[in-house]
Amino acid sequence: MTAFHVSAEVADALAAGRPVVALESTIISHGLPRPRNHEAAREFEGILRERGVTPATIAVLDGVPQVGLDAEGVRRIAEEDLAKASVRDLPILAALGRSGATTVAATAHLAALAGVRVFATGGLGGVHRGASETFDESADLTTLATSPVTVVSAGVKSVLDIPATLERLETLSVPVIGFGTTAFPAFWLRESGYQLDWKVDTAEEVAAVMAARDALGSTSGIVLANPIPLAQQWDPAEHDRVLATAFAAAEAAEVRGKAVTPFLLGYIVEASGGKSLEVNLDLARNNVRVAAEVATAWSRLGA
Ligand code: PSU
Ligand code: MN
Repeated sequence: MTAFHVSAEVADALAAGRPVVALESTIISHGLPRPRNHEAAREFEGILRERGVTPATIAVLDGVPQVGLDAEGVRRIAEEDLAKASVRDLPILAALGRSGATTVAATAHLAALAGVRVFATGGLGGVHRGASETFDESADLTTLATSPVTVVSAGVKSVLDIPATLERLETLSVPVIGFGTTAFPAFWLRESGYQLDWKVDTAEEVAAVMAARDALGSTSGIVLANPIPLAQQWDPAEHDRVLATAFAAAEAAEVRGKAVTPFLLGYIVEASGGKSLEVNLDLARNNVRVAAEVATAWSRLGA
């Protein structure tokens, strides 16, 4: 019995050395409101297909981790109330025949198992503010230390402790590279105020880093930080104001554990009158486009 299922479309593309990009399902099920989430899931796949890249949206359906969903699978992750599944939840869902939407961590883990090397998301999970007391650090970070997947993200959400997240990525030996800039982005904002050591300017350079990483015996992932264009970013003053109210609301509601990220994202969409949602969609589309370029460059290397 194989523990997971790769769709025929994804398996064919991988066997032929054609570009494939993994997409996560938690952003669809828990990160974006209905019905925009279903439109977004289809749109992300469409952006890849237009560029000759095969989408591999990943989720667990009825106990089977799926790498590549059909239209019905995409509908299910958008419309059903699925569990939020990180790596530790995968064996439980599998054994109990349950369904779950995979986080960055679980998606990267399954993508790596299937041989998909490039993955697009919105923002990476990271170290939460106050983590020195709560210990709330996303398993996205530790999983990337062991999963050889290049994750294109707009940095980490500014609700997190960004400098602590960058420190942890350093400790975990996960390369963090800016795409066209050394300014590390803050999801809805183009710049977080924190600088990176390295940038690349082309997808070909990213593919070259991936090949060198393999040749040097490293099996970590790579974080490719892709900032939203300035014209599309959220107004920073409005951003700061809304985030302050979101933290106060999370505190008052005593939200803990894996509910924290979905709570904050949902609250911020409401409190911003939908503005944060438009920015979130713009940055995610932007990441999917860059991931398509990276996967294409990677397939050209024939590595
Ligand atoms: N980024 C988004 N939207 C999201 C998430 C990230 O733009 O919904 C999700 C991802 O699935 C990420 C997860 O892996 O939040 C992190 O959750 P936690 O902090 O509980 O690890
Ligand atoms: Mn957490």
